[in-house]
Amino acid sequence: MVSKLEELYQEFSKSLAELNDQAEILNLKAAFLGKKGKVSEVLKSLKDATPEERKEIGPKANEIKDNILKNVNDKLAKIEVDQINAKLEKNKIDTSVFEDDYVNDFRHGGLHPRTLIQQEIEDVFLSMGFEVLDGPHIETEFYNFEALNIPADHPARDMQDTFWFTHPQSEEENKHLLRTHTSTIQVRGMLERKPPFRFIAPGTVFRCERTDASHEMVFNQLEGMMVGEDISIGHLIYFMKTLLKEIFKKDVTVRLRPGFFPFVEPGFELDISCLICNGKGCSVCKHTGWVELLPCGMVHPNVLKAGNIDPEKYNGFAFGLGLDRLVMMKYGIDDIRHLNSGDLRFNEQFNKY
Ligand code: FA5
Repeated sequence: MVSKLEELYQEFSKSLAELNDQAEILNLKAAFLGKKGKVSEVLKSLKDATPEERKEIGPKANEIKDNILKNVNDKLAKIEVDQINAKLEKNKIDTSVFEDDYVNDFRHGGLHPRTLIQQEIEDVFLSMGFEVLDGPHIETEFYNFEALNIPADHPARDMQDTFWFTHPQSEEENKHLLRTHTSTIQVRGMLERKPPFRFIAPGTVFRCERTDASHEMVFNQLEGMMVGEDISIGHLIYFMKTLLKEIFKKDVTVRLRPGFFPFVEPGFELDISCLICNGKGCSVCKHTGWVELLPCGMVHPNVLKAGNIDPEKYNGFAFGLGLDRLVMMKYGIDDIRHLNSGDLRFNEQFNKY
């Protein structure tokens, strides 16, 4: 019986050597060690053996069972390792890619210089009791023009080249457009509150203009409005001065000259002496030495009426700061187009980590 068991073991080893499939190996194991397997069948005749024979056959049978189990498990483990290695070989990870500078670039993101200045201005005005408002980019001509005392055929509509939306009925009364200025938020702000109130409203505006060192088609303004009883030009000048002092943290030369905007009367243009060329003349100031920065004025009575405010009782001031130009003056940026370039070498200069 011992020799029969050894023969079986030889047979098993030969068969196992030929197999490489896990299921087939498990079948082979069952064919030898299963209840009706070959080894079990041989052991059934153990009952006919003498006690001496049993002493010999018992340990031999256990040894062969153990060997079969071990060989099966070893072979299965080897197949698994081979499969993993084959997969790794196929989906090789090229670790040399991590030697690339770009991948090892763990710089932090940072705020855009315009956001930094905008946040500073918001803090200054919040500390003076102003709210910060927002408004939609897509507007109707009511908010962009009509409510601001610019009726349909008013020549002032041509002061700001407008991107209009084509409408199914293009003659429709309230056509849609991309807002050309943040003054739209004056109207929305007035309609939503009762005087006295004061707010600022930063935002992106759109004009169909040729770009140059100080003009973009998509740029940013920051609107301001204060309405109450007995608001004067003195208040307007005080807030303009405070804004410039807080942002520049140094004396800057400004000039105030009359300016025409249908929504203010009187209206002013506040220009800053160009800080790129120190007033000598450059492409930013169009060789005039001055940059138009902060148009402003006393709110026109028609605008107050459009905002449901009684102009007999209340008055106010409004301003429309050119935010990108302020950023240029503050940081000495000689071309507005750098601001929207998305160039990290530019943006990184404004953040300290
Ligand atoms: C206006 O847009 C008025 N809504 C401002 C205003 C508000 C006046 C309230 C009175 C009361 P203006 O078109 O001048 O005005 O634009 C305001 C500022 O935006 C300019 O002084 C300038 O600093 C900036 N600006 C105008 N056009 C551009 C442009 N294409 N690119 C960059 N900045 C511009």
